[in-house]
Amino acid sequence: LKRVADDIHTFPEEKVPWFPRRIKELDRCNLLITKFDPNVDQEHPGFSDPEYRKRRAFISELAFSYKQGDPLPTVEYTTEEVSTWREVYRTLRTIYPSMACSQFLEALQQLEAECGYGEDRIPQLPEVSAFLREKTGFQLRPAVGLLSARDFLASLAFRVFQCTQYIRHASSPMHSPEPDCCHELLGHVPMLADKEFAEFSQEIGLASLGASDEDIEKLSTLYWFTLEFGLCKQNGGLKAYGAGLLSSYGELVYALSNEAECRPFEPEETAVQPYQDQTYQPVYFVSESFEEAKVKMREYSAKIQRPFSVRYDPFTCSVEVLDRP
Ligand code: TIH
Ligand code: FE2
Repeated sequence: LKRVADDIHTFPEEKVPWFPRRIKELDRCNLLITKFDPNVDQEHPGFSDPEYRKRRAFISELAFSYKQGDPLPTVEYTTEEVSTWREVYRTLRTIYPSMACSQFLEALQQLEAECGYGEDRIPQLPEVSAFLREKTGFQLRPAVGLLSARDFLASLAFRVFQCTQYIRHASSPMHSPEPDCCHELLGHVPMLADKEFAEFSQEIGLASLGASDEDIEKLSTLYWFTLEFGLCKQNGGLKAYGAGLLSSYGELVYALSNEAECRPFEPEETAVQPYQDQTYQPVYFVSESFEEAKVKMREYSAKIQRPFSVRYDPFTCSVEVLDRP
C-alpha cells in the first residue's frame, strides 16, 4: 500500500525564491511604501500639521518594534482622535444598511454587541484580533503604514491582516489617501469575520507567494478591485464589500451612484486595469456573489506560472512548498 506522504515530493530548494513559510517570518515582511505618508505626500491632509506628524511617528514605533507572537499593542487615543472616529462612524453607520453587503452588516452587528464597536471609542487591536480568530482564524498585526504589495499579500496567506493604528487627519474624515484605523476597523475587519471572504483573502495571499513581480502587480490589482473596492449583487441591488469603500463615506456614496462606471469582475481584465489611491476609483468591478468571485480567482491563480505549488498547513501555521502536482 502506498502511503499518501510518498506522493509529496519536496521541491529543489534552489529553484524557490525566498518567501515566508512560517508565520514568524512575517517579521521580515515590512517593506514600507511612503508615497502617501504625511511626511512625503504634499497632498496629504496632515502634511503641514507637525503635531499630526509627531503623533504618527509615535504610533509607528509600536509597529516597528512588533514581533510575531508579541501581545498586540494598544493606543491611548486623544479626545480629538476619538471625535474623528465618532464622525466617521456616525456618518457611515447611517448609510451601511442600504449600501453594505449582508455579510458586512451581520458582522458589524456582532462587533457592536460583542467587541465594543460604537461611536464612543476606537476599538483596540487585541480585542478585535481575538474576535476574528474565533470567527475565521484571521489575526491582526500592527503595521507602520502602507506596505509593499508583496509583503502585504504574503501575510494574507497566513490569515494575518496587517493593520495600521493611527487615525486619519481630522480635516478629512470622509476620505483618506492611505489606510488608517478607520479603514482597517470599519472596512476590513467586518469582512474578515466572514468565512467565505476569509478564504477568498487567503487564496490571493497564497497565490502571491514566490510569484514574479509581474504577477504580484496583477494580484495586487485584483486585490485592489475586490477586497478594497469590490461591489456585489444582493437582493437585486448593488452593495459594497470592498474595505476602501466601506471606510470612506465619500467614495461609498459615489461608487453606488449613477456617476460611477461598473463592469463585471473578470480576473483577466480586472488584473490589468490601472488604479490609483489619491482619489476615487475610475471604475468598479461587480461580482455576482463571493462564491463566484472566489471560483474565478481560483481559476485565475491556477494559471499563474510558478515551478512549485504551495499548501497552507493550519496546524503549524506554515506553508509547504511542493512539486507541481
Ligand atoms: N480611501 C480609504 C478611506 O478613506 O478609508 C482608505 C484606503 C483604502 C485603500 C487605500 S487607502
Ligand atoms: Fe485596505
